[in-house]
Amino acid sequence: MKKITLALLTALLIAGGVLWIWTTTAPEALVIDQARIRLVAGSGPQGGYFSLHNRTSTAVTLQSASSPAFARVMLHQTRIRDGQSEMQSLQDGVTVAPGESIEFVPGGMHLMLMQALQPLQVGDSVPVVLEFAGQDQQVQSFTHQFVVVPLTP
Ligand SMILES: [Cu+2]
Repeated sequence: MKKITLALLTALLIAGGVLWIWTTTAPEALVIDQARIRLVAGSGPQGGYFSLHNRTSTAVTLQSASSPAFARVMLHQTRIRDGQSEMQSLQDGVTVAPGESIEFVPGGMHLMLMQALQPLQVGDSVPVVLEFAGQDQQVQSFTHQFVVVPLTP
């Protein structure tokens, strides 16, 4: 019994060690949280929102996004011009300085997810691929799960 317990403990420690190594290598340094899609009824575009924390030592640029669940994903910015709300494409992406965070929020920057390939439901988890370029212009892709939430909480 004691042997089994020790073996289990060792296994847990190793698992913990692996997790620790995993979270201290490259991808960990870009942290995405509160990733969500606010469900809009019908077949129109959906808005995707999240927070992005750049915990690396260099600036990174979010260049583009895609999802296997949508025909197309665009980076957008909502602005008020002449009292009218309008959306602009973020052609150059969004650059985040080291140590800084950005928020994609309703009424601000957002992912515009076009043409869901299957109907979405509240509670669904949707993979979204975010493509980042670092200082060396090398592009890295991260897939993050976005949770489908009601339009009004
Ligand atoms: Cu938009």
